[in-house]
Amino acid sequence: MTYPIEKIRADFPILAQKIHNKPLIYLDNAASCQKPNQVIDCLSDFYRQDYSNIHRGVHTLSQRATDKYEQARDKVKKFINADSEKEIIFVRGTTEAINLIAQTFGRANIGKNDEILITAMEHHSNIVPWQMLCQQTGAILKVAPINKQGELIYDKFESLISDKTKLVSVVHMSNALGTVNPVKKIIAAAHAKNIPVLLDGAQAIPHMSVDVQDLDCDFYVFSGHKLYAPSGIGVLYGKQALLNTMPAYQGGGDMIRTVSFEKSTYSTLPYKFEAGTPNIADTVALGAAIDYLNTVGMDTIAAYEYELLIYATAKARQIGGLTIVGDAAEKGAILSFTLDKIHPHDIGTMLDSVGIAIRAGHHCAMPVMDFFNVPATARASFAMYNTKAEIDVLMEAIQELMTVFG
Ligand code: C6P
Repeated sequence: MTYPIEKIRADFPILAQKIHNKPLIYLDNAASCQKPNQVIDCLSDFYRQDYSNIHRGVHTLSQRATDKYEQARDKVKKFINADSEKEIIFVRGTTEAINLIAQTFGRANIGKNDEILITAMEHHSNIVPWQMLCQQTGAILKVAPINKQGELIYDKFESLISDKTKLVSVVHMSNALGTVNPVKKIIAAAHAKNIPVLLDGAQAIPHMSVDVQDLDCDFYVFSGHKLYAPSGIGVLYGKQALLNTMPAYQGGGDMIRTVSFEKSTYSTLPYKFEAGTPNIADTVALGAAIDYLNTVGMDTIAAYEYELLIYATAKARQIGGLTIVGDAAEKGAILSFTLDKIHPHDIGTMLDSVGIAIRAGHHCAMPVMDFFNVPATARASFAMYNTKAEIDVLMEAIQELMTVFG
């Protein structure tokens, strides 16, 4: 079957515009991707017809809104093949999910001189919450190194797993390099020593099918806005047995069973971790984004985006003075690069002037920039709606930059 690219592009109204009189080429999808009509319409229909607070009212709208919110949970559960909807906690995004785990699982299970093992390619969201926990508890953050291709040095990683390791927390796919980590191997090695594993799935989830039971990860976290859904909604998956042992995170409405001034008791999963009125409409729209992705199929999307990556990489290699940052054998649809004599921010500004949106900066992964000894990179990141023709325009624009300024 041919990939329905025309139909897909028509579903994303924002793509049809011009920027500086040139057709928009949106290649900043790793930062946040665009939304299809199906998600936009779901959001506006929900506010027009069904909106109310949830889990509280007996009136029709409240029941309708509650049903749609819980249906979204069921869609997420099926999308990542969780065992139960109790394992799906709605949060603001990846960042909040990791902070939640650090402050609940971490505070309860990780003490002085215990170790948390991460990798050198983590996003700040999978570094700073652990540093905060270490400051609070006296635990130690261990960092497994990467090589010049941007791959985890697996043997070094394994040798850092010790009797003191209480959690392994690694990125599934790096936002700065595109590297896809050997997560099954990592999980098996950690589980052999009874250590739970958290996967930061922020970048992986829009690019591949994720099956948390097959992976056997203990936690999997991601953000809706990188999955064609609105910002402000994300998911924390955790194995039920583990979530049950964890203390509550925030206290407030909806997470309690009983409250008196002497003592409060807490609700069961997943509500124990969802204090206060949640982001109702965006959760429902996350469900619509998942429906949309399912109509195309994650495996189909993965194969298409891989073709884009291979195509872009081959073209980039032909440009003199362009260095690809992150050349792992296992990679997702991200191309980070530098150009001789042109600062990445200037690349970003100059590409914008011809309608091309990329990200330039440290990508919230400063240690990765330090490792490669660059202040920043330019990053083109591809989504299900990008085309080879767009990559041609990008590469021609980069070649032009090199001719004029390089
Ligand atoms: N990376 C990027 O341009 P939030 O902001 O909570 O939705 O996601 C944080 C996050 C965590 N882990 C990884 C691997 C990520 O890529 C991100 C977000 C964006 O690369 C914004 S910095």
